[in-house]
Amino acid sequence: MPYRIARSMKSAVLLALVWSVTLFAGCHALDGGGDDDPDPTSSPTTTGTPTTTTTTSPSPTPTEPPEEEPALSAAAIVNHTTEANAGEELNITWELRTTTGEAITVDRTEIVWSNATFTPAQAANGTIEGRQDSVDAPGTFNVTFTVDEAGTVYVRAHAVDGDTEVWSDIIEIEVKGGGATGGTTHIVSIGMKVVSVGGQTFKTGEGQTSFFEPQNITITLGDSVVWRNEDQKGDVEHSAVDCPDPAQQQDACTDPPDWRTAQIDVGEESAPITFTTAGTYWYFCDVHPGSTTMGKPTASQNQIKVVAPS
Ligand SMILES: [Cu+2]
Repeated sequence: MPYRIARSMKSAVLLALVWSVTLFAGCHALDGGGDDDPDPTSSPTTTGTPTTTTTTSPSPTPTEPPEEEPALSAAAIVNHTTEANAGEELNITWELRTTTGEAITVDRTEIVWSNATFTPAQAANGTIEGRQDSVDAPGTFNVTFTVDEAGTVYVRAHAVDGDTEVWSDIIEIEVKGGGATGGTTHIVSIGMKVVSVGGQTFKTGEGQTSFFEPQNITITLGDSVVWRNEDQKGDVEHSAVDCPDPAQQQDACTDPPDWRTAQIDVGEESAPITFTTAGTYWYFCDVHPGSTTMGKPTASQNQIKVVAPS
């Protein structure tokens, strides 16, 4: 009998021990490895909760910057023509830069210009030059183009990479002269005139005096010339015709002309001839091709010198 009691007590103790261990293990699992966990190093694997690091507290010592992906950061015009004549080449050099300086491939870059000041939003209306796709950045790019009309030209460099769009500052280029509508119109008188000096009558356009007055003129690129027939000798038509190389002429200019007026009646003016290329031009009257002063341009006579604006 005592043996049986002892044996049953032993079973009860054993049962209680197993029960308490089981209970403890259950609680341990439920409480998520709480603060009373004797081994903190084991908690991350048992709990699965995020481990906080020391980055939330301010640190007096400089820390390593986070790893950064290189991205398109800027466009900059680094060299450009500042002044040109209409029709002359403008040259623009620009750079693309990245946030880290590391190389990436950028979707596209280009130069955009306009005759009016523009904002990036308006630049879609500008003229695109030198567009290149899939370019390396950082990198340097160049484009040459011409603008035919005089005025201030506003230029920006532009680049797009995915959702990133960058614009350079605006630079200005002064384009001078040129253009059929620009410039000054000069009037040259054609024909013999009768003048009275000191009671005596003289005829101009004879001998050493040109039929064209002024005899030679200097004009600015983009200017025009109109010839007016002011002949006082009678009803005589005249003209003004380009003579490309006066040095080669004997009695009259026979080179094919680059330009010519129609024949001009007395009292009438020619249509304007506009000069858009700098240089020296000679002309004559092909109604009177043998005339010394009208039909034979020389190096010093019947000359139009076209110069770039100063
Ligand atoms: Cu003539």
